[in-house]
Amino acid sequence: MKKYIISAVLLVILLALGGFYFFNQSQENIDKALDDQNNNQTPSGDSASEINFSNPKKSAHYESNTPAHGSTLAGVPVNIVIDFNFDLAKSSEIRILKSGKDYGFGETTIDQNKLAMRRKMKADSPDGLYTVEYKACWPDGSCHDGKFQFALDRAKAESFKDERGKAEVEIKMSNIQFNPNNIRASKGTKITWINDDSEGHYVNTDSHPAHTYYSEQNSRLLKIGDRFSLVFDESGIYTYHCSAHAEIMSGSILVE
Ligand SMILES: [Cu+2]
Repeated sequence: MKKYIISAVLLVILLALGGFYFFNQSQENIDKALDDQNNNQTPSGDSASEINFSNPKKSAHYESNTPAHGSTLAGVPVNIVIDFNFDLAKSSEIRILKSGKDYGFGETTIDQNKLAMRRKMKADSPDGLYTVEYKACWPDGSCHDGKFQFALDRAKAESFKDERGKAEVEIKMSNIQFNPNNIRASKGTKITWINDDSEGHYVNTDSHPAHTYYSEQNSRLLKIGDRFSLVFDESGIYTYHCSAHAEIMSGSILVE
């Protein structure tokens, strides 16, 4: 009789342990599933600034592009430029896509040296993610395709130094920086860069080292006290850098 009681007690304990274990396991699975679900969701709160860029696809002979892949701009680019290390030929084409719609404006043109093609973008293009799809064609008639992405977020302009309404604006080059580095200016403003530093600097339009985005915005070597001026007559964003310090010295001008 005693044996039966001990066996029954042991059985009850085993069942209880088994039940507890099973319950624990299933609770763990539920927790894990919830975690996975949360991780897959885009974070809330500042989600407006969270943009997921997919990997770019580079065609044969591709070198660089402006705007840069993965960049978020405070204004519409004055054009999309893609640089190559081989002669581009007719039929080369750029499309600037958002939700299947092309926000490109006018035709794709090939630069005189045939190493870049470019296309303008509609000034009223909405904020958001854009995919640039391009077809690069060569003298033998073959073509290769590629793509990259950038985003527009006009709210970013709020952090730029507001120099609108001025006929002339100065940007100092000091401590290996453009100061101020991001500015808003009115159409028709003359912007002058002044080297106030102990070493030489340049003003170079993006990308590096192609310097093709807005080719007028390329200075000679500027030594201490040297100046470089340019009048900006077209609205849009102008991203630039110093080619002697391309990794650390950059700026942008939003012309409105
Ligand atoms: Cu520099």
